[in-house]
Amino acid sequence: MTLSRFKGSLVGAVVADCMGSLFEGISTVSLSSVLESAENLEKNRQIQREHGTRPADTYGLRFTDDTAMARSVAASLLEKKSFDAQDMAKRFADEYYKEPDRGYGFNVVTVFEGLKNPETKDVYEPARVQFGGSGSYGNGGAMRIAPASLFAFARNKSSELQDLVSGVTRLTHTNVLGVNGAILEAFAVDESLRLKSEAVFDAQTFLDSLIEKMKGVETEDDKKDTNPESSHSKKRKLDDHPTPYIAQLERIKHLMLEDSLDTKVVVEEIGHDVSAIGSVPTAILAFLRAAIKSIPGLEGRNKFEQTVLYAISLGGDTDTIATMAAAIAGALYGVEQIPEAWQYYCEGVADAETMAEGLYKLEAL
Ligand code: F2R
Ligand code: MG
Ligand code: MG
Ligand code: MG
Repeated sequence: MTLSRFKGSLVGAVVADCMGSLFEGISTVSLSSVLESAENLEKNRQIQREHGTRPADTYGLRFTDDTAMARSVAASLLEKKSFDAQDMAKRFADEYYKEPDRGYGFNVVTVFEGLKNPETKDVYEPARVQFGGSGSYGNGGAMRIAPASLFAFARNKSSELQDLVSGVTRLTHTNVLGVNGAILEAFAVDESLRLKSEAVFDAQTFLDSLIEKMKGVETEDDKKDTNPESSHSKKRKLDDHPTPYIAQLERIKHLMLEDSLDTKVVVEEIGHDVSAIGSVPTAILAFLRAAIKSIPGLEGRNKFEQTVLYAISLGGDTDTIATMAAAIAGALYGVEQIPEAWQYYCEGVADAETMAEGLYKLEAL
C-alpha cells in the first residue's frame, strides 16, 4: 500500500467536490460542458506557467460542505487517534459556524444548532430528532466518510469500519438509509485500498465483494424505520425493499456492462439526488463504468479523470457524487493521476495531502 493512494483518495475527493460544485443542482449536464470546465483550468494553468501570471479570469474553486465535514472527520481521528464522538461533533458544529456558506444541506444545520446548545447532553440527540424522529437519509454522512476508511485501514482495524462509520454518521444522519449509504461508501474506499494494484482490478469481483459485505449490513437492520414518504426512494420502489442498497448494486452489475449507457437511464434506475440511496450507488457506478469502459468523449483522459468528469456529467448532486466516486478512484489509482492543474486551482488540496500523510503514518494496532 502506497502513500500515493491515501493521498489519491483525499485529494481526489477535494478536487471532485470543487469541480462538481460548479454543476450542483443542475439536472441535465452535458459532458462537453464538464470537459470545458476542466480544460479551462488546464489552459489557465498552462498560461500561468508560461507567463508566470495568473490570468485575470481564473478563479480558484472553493470546496463545499462535503470537504468541510470530511476535514473534521480526518482532523478528529488524527488528533484523538480513535473515534471520539464529542470531539467530532464539536468540530462539525464549529466548522459550520465558522463558514456557514459552504452549501450545507437544508436540514442538517438544525443538528449543528442542537450541538451548539449547552443544554444538549447527548451529541447523538439532535440528529435523532430530525424529520420527526425518522432521521436524515441525506448523503451528508457518505460524502465525508473516506478519512474513516483510511483510518481503519492504517490501524489495521477494517473489521471495525462499519461501527466507526455508523458512529461518525449518526452524529448527523440516523435514518438507516443515511447510515448504510455511508457504510457502503466506506466499504468501497476500503475495497479500493485493498487491491494490490490497478492491474488486478476486476469490476465484477469488486461489486460482488460489496454486495457480500452489504448483506451483513442490510439483513441485520432491514426492519428498522425508513421514511415511507420518501419521494426519492419511492421512485425506485425501494421503500419496502428489505435490502435497498443490494438492489441498487445488483442494478449496477448490469448497467456497468452496457455497450452504451444513457445518462437518463442511470438517473432513472439509480438516481442522482441528495438522498444516500440515490447517490452513493451512482458514485460507485461512475467509478466502475470509467474503470472498465472508455467513456465516449473522454478518450485520452486517465481513469481518475474519466471517473470524475463522468460522475459530474450525471447531473443532480454533482459535487457529492463526484467526491464519493473520486475517493474510491483515488484510493486505487493514486495521486499521480490527478491533474496538476486541478490540484492547483482547488482549495484545500495541501491540507488533504497533509491529512492523508498523517493517516498513513498512524501505527497499525
Ligand atoms: N445542500 C446542498 N446543495 C443545495 C444548496 C447548495 C447551494 N450551492 C447553496 O449554497 O445554496 N448540498 C449539500 O447537501 C447534501 C448533503 O446534505 P445532508 O448533509 O445530507 O443534509 P440534510 O439536510 O440532512 O438532507 C438533505 C435533504 O434530504 C431530504 N431528507 C433527508 N432526510 C429526509 C427525511 N427523513 N424525510 C424527508 N426528507 C429528507 C431533505 O430535503 C434534506 O434537506 C450534499 O449534496 C451537499 O453537497
Ligand atoms: Mg449528461
Ligand atoms: Mg456540497
Ligand atoms: Mg452535493
